[in-house]
Parts: sequence; structure tokens; C-alpha cells
Amino acid sequence: MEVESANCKYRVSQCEDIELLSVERPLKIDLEINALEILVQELHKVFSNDHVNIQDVQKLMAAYKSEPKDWKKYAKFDRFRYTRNLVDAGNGAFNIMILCWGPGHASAIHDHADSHCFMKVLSGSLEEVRYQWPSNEEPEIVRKLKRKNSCCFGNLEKSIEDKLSEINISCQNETCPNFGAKIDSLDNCEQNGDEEHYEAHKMEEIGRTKLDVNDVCYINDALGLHRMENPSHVDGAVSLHLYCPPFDSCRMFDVRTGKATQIKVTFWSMYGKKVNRVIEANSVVDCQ
Ligand code: CSS
Ligand code: FE2
Repeated sequence: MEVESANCKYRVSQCEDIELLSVERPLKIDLEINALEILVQELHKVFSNDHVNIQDVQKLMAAYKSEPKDWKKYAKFDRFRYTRNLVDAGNGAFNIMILCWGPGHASAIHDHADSHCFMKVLSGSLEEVRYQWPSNEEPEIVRKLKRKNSCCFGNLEKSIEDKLSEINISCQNETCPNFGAKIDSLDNCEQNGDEEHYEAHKMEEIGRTKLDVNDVCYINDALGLHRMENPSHVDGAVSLHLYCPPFDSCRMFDVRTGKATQIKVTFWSMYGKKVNRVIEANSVVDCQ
């Protein structure tokens, strides 16, 4: 079987081919999906396999052409902040939800809790702003990728890498940041710096993308952090999100300091019915 991209049945940090997590290829869409219900059925089929290519999920999401009659029963807006509305719980393997963004509504900068996040705009438009991880908060997967990309060992074929590791050869390139390190110690090296002393740094923006109706995008923690915003001051926006595995808490980040706070994410409605809930502080990844 040809493996085009990383397997999103695994958490991002558990993916074996970490380099593939950030491979973005142009999508060739050769099918059309005419209803949201059919898209959900197709996703169930794909997720019943052990291996699910990131690209295959992106293709299915792109193949569906947004039709408001399909999703309007889930599209419940709030005046004050964006809402999360569960459409399908994906047999425990994934969550599909519809997010409704009033004019000017935005999320905080957040991570995706080691899950894969696929997103498609159904109505209006959204802006995605990507950020680099603050160095104090970088997850192991990001450090691993950085080492791979900066060390000459990282460019070796896996089989050669294994052999070098067996005979315990160290990196001999003096210009490489891992000069002298044994290859098998690279994955275990500790983060530099004292966790106790938090260094506040303004977060670095690394990209901005405008997403219009039917556009699809994908992010995971290895690719960075992001915030989403409905840039319109007049119109609402609706987006379809798929997370695998599902998560109910993630972290949000302070743009001025990079400081992370764990937050719970909750649903405004489930299967088209409004959820009655006690309002908790920090209950959604939200900032206005
Ligand atoms: N991750 C945010 C939306 S932007 S992808 C959320 O689920 O609330
Ligand atoms: Fe997100």
C-alpha cells in the first residue's frame, strides 16, 4: 500500500513518520460528495481502517460542496463568542463539529492536544494566523523535528540511521548542532533551560491564510499553533472541523508572553440540540 502521508489514527507524537506530518501536497479532488450526511458516512468508512492518510481525509472534506440546508440545524450562533456544535462522534475515532463565528469572533491562540485538526469553511470566510511554539512550551515532537531538520543524521535513510545507531557512531560534522552526539541519544536529549524561570517572549507569527467557502486546511502540533478569526464585521462564518483523536481540553497561549493555560473545550449543541450547562470560566478556546 502506498503511504502518502502520516497516519492520523495515531496521535501526532505517536506518528512514526514525523517528517510526513508537515508534507503538504496539492490535493487532487476526483470525487464529489453531495451531502454532509454522505461525507460523514465516507469518513466513518475511512476511519474503520487501521491506517488513515491525512491527505485522504483532506480530500473527502474538499470533495463535499457546502450546502446550507445540510448543516443549518447545527449552525447555532451566540452573540458573544464562537460556538462548537457536535455533528458526529465518529465511533470514538474522530469528532466532527460545526463552529459558528459571529462577526469579529476569534479563537485564542491554541494547540490541538496532540490531535489532527481538519477544517473546512462552509459559509463566510475565516482567517488563520499561525504561530511558532514559544520555546518554553515546545512539545517533544517539535524538538524532535527541529533536531532532525538541523542534524545531518536527520537526512539519512531510516535503515542507515538504525545501523549507525547499532555501531554507536556519533555525528562528525562540526557545523551540525548535534556534533559528537550519539545518534541514539538524540531522541532523549533534555530541553535546555530552567523550567522554573519562565522567559516571556512575544509570540512569533509564521503565516496568515484567508479561507473562503469550501477551502480546507489542516494543522497539528508539529506544524505550530494558530488562532482563527472571522474578519468580517458584518457577516457570520460557519466552519466544519474534524479532530482525531477527539479531545476535550487543549492549551491557549498569551500572544504577549507565550504563556500557556490548559482549558476545557465544550459543546454549545450536540446533534442539533442545545446543551444545558453551567457556565464555566475558560470553557471555550475563546477571546474577543
Ligand atoms: N480548535 C478550536 C477551533 S480552531 S481549529 C476549537 O475546536 O474550538
Ligand atoms: Fe484550531
